[in-house]
Amino acid sequence: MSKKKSTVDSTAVDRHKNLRDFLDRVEEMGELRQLDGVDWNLEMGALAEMVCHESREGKSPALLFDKIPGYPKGFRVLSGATNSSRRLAYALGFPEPSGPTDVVKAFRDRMRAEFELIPPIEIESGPVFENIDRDDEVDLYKFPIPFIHEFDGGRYIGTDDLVIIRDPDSDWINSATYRVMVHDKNTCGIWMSPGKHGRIIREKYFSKGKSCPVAISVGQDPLLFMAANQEIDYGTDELAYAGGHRGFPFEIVKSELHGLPLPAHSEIILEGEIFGNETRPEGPFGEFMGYYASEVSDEPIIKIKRVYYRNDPILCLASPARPPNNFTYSRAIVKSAMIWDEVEKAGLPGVKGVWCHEAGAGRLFNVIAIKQLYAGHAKQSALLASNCHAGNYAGRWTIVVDEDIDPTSMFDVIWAMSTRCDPPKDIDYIRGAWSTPLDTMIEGPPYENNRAIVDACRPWGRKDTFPTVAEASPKLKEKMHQKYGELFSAL
Ligand SMILES: Cc1cc2nc3c(=O)[nH]c(=O)nc-3n(C[C@H](O)[C@H](O)[C@H](O)COP(=O)(O)O)c2cc1C
Ligand SMILES: [Mn+2]
Repeated sequence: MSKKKSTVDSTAVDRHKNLRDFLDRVEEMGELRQLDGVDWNLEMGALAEMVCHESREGKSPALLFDKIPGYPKGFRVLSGATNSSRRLAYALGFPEPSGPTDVVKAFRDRMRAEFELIPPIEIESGPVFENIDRDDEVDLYKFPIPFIHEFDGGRYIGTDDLVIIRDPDSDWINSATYRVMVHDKNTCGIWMSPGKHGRIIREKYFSKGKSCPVAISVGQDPLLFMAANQEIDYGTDELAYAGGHRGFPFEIVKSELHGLPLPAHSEIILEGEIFGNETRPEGPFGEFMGYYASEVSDEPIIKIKRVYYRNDPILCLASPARPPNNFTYSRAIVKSAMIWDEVEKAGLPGVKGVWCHEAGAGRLFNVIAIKQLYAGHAKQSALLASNCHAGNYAGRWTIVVDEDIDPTSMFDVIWAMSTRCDPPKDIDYIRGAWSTPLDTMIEGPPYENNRAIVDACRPWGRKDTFPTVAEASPKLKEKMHQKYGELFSAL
């Protein structure tokens, strides 16, 4: 990592340079709603959820809350920054999309063709150092931390966040989204699911009787959140991954206590240590499958000793809850593209599309469309899609369909499952797969789940004799469109 005084040359690309830049663009698009006077206590959480439930897929605006009762004007909260095709495409530097599939394809094309990690570069100082609270000055309640769902166990400062820790055995920095609850003015609780990189790393410190140094960014560039909440490969630096997608590096400053890399343009970052031998009750919390899934549990605490924040800081809010919610649309797009890319890198040919449905929280109901090329191709597709790293955690259903089925259309998928699938033969189970205590269908440890793979393709052996689809041919349709266009434009 080179140490530079100047900021990076980002003038060559018309891309956002930080969250505030990004929000200006979202406002220009007409996809930002600013709301004054909304209460941190349940109101922000309810609105974040309800705009997703009460709008069509991917049509919910980003919400920016200001003048939050009890807090100074300018101390803001943001919900759903990239949760639409257009906002996500802009964040990723893709052309204006006509729908989610354009963004999935552009992402997968980038991964296949030109993607490279761009490591962060260190600078001497950055906006995140505009204010620093140290030791006794730390008071997390100075920020309008939301109480998100009615039965949560507390206020969650970390939901759209980056928990930044260093692997003690290497230089690897892992940045990941884990929920962070506030216990008191300088103590938090954190919940990490077994198998997550942060948890694996944290245990290395704990097993040596040490606390785990941590920095937690709770308001930042949406590409950082995108990298932090997706399953990126073990050993990969999410800051470099996000940089690769932005096309120029993220700038970092070193934290005062532990020398951890802090995104220099983050809005608010907490620093401290996680203690393995000191726990407090954490949760419950409304979670991504749509339930208060795990009970209250004793979890390690974090002692916060530094808070770095910009003037008029923006806290970012992601609200897991019954889907759709304020990150599931962007999750669906990115995860679909990552699975597509990973199965191809594992050697799978003929992939025509992937879609991780929002109703499955972008994880639990995934469809892969292929042009069948050989006997066994469909099974290989299902197994890879459900077990590549991007598709593995907490899956439930993987459906394989032929290339004439649009994987984003539940209508098409249900039709394929209804007419090209022989359940006893075409449904297999994978047992003992990677899941989480948040999985509603698991009653206790060891948190492994079972999942189904469904072959809803025309049976290979009968592919060429399978009944012809009864639908007007493309040629006939085109002719009718030309002749009776008015009829269709009115539909
Ligand atoms: C809003 C949101 C909250 C999340 N909270 C948690 C959490 O509390 N614990 C957890 O283990 N994973 C959580 N995740 C999922 C992880 O961020 C995701 O699995 C990520 O890949 C973990 O990073 P890692 O692969 O570096 O461990 C959350 C994801 C989102 C979008
Ligand atoms: Mn990771």
